Amino acid sequence: MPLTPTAKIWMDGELVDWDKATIHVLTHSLHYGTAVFEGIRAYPTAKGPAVFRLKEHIARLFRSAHILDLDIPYSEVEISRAVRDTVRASGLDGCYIRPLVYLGYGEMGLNPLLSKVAVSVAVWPWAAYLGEEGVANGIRLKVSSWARHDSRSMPTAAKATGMYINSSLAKVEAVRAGYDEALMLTTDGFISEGTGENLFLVRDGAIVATPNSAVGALEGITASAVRKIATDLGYPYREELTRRPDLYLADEAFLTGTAAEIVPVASVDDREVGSGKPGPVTQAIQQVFFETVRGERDEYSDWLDYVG
Ligand code: PPE
Repeated sequence: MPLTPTAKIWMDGELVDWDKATIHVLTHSLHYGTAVFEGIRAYPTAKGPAVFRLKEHIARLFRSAHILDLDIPYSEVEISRAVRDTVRASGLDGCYIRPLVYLGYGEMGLNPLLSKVAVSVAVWPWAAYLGEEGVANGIRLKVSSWARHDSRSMPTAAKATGMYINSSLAKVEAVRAGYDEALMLTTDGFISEGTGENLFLVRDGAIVATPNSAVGALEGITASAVRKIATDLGYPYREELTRRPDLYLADEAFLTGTAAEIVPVASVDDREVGSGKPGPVTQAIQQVFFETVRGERDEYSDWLDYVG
């Protein structure tokens, strides 16, 4: 889907026109993948646009930066304000928000400590990542031949740009083979995550979550919301290492992520998961999630930051 330009992009303290938000080709992070980023969504509500779990996303951005030894020259409060300002300037009711912390122009070579840390925040309209059809009816998932990278070689807890080569390789392989999304296993064969989503299984009415940090998966903020919603709905919830056949034998499975939201898995490796249709547990969680982000659930109102 081609990008739809919006009014402004926040770059190091200033809101600049979309077309002017350019950087030099010798920007350090472009060469070495040494940037960290976030993916956040703002949703339309009766009280105007609201950013979902802004504080948690900004906190994760700072954790990612800490792992890469990037010293962000702004506070969490300042970046949160930049997010709200950029959303407001866009005039959009709902959008995707992409804060990026990168090493700018000035030094080359692998030592990142010599480079200046720069920050940008861009927003754009982004429809359902795996399609409206996927959210409603489920997607076709394929276990990837690419293993999720291992925390001994990559800091899997960091949402760093260079880490996404792993996800891109898996995504292209799956899409070329006619599937919607790829699922990566660890090098030991445990289920890790999708290319940009965490995975949940449902078995005998209970939610079985992947222990994300143990399998090199990102600690998803949507996943943590799902955990709260699922337990509040009364579903038993446990974290457990799972393998490929557990997915084939699950009653239901679904993916979670900011861009993807909550997406039922209809099939894995051409085997239907459960009935092959979105199951009742997945649908119950989807319903509460979508009401929550639209500001229709008082019990989760803490998760929304109104742009004003
Ligand atoms: N795992 C990965 C690898 C991942 O990239 C994401 C988010 C998640 C899990 C779910 O995390 P959370 O958004 O906090 O629930 N992926 C982002 C990037 C997608 C993209 O294509 O770009 C996102 O959803 O914003």
